[in-house]
Amino acid sequence: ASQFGMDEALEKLGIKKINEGTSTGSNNFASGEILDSYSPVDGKLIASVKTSTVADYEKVMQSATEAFKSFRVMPAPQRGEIVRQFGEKLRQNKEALGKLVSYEMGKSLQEGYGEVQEMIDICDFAVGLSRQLHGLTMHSERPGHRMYEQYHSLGVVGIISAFNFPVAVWSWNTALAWISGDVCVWKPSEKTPLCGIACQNIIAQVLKENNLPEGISCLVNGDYTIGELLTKDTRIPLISATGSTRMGKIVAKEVAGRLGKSLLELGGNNAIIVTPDADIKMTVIGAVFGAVGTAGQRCTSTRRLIIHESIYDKVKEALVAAYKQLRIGNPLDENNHVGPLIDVHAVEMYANALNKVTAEGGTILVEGGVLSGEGYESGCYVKPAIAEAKNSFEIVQHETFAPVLYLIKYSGEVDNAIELQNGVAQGLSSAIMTNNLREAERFLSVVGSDCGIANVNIGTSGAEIGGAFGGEKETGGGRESGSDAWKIYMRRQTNTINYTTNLPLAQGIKFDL
Ligand code: UN1
Repeated sequence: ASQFGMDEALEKLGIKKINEGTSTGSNNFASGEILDSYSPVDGKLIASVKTSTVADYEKVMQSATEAFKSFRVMPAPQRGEIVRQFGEKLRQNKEALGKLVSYEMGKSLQEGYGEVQEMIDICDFAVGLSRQLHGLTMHSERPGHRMYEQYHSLGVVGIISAFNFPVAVWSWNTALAWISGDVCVWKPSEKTPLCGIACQNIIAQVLKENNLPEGISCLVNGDYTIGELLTKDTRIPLISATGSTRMGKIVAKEVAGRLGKSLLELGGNNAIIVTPDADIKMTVIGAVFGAVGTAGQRCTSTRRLIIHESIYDKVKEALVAAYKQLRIGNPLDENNHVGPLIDVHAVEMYANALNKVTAEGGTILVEGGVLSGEGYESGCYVKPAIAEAKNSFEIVQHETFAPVLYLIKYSGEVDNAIELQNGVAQGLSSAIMTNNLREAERFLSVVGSDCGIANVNIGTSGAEIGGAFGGEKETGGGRESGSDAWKIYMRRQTNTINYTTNLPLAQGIKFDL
């Protein structure tokens, strides 16, 4: 990794051998066990972090709740200015942070930079939004009365994020939470704790330069037990959690049990429908990037291709040819398309999926396998695979976080394809490749895709930050990022003001004393 300038990147981001908290030293509540971070790129120890104990967590929560008291009264556009400065710092650190993301998580360097770009984009979005936290004004049914609504800051937002987008998901939440006047406590994935330290270092500098308390942005490292402290904590009105459906069900139950709000971004099982009118070249680019980008570890990764029988063989041949071109190897080397999976456990899940699809009667079209030898010492590099399958296979119904693509044939009308596409428990992203207006509109209509994201002539992954991001069914129903996703980070208050000397009751009720 040193040949790619990783040492300089780590130094720039303030990553030490053992990291306790932030480089500014003002929020070091990490006195627990040491958590080592090994790179899936070369299997080497990058650095270590200290986890937070229950007592540390208590200190974090005290600093967060204290910081909220002052932050909520800062005018929203001024909070936007803090987020603007944060976006500037991210621009300055884009190269270093992108490299760390690539090295600690394993995605290609281009995708590492892309992830940091998403952070910058959401900051820009949030800065503008900080002057647009609008409520409505309504007409009162009573004379001399005014009615309107306003949005107030909510409080401490708990963020639980996954390894696959180790920095961007945090920023989608924090940028909106901060302009809303909320403070954040973040538990990053224990597979990518250094990305957490790096982000915390960047925001800590911004807060320090503005004489603001670091409690506005808190970091707690550790395993699921730290996550449990967050979900059970009645001082946290909103938990935003990204990860597996299994995790989301536990979080949802816990948070609902105390009537807190949760924003869930869980598994996807995303399909591209390829109709007889599809542009094959575009289909192949969209499908291959969707299936092998981030080594198939995006919640938006393309898992299923639902192809019309009339063009099935043509698409199949084009895909098999494209997969032959894929270069698998060190993701820091920009010549490679596909990096490693996150760890050997993920490799096992990948291998299991391939065994299962053949056991259920599927046919392997592009052989998978674990790579070994020079450059593959970490044991995390696998070959992207393609299998012909049925939508009803148990394994196809399941989200495997790996580069395994299932080809499914449909015949007849586009409705048959839509039925297959919707015939899974998850509902995150979906796409149709077609030049047929009727098919495209049908797919986008109420009887079309049941997902939170539905694209035409675009793949399933790589959503822009300007739209609301999230999905239905087992994906959890949450919406983050653009559009009006900010509303969940604030509490809405309806206000009615009487400026007369009478007190007429609503609904015409008479109550004379
Ligand atoms: C995720 O995989 O958790 O749409 C998020 C995309 C990215 C975000 C993915 N913008 O693929």
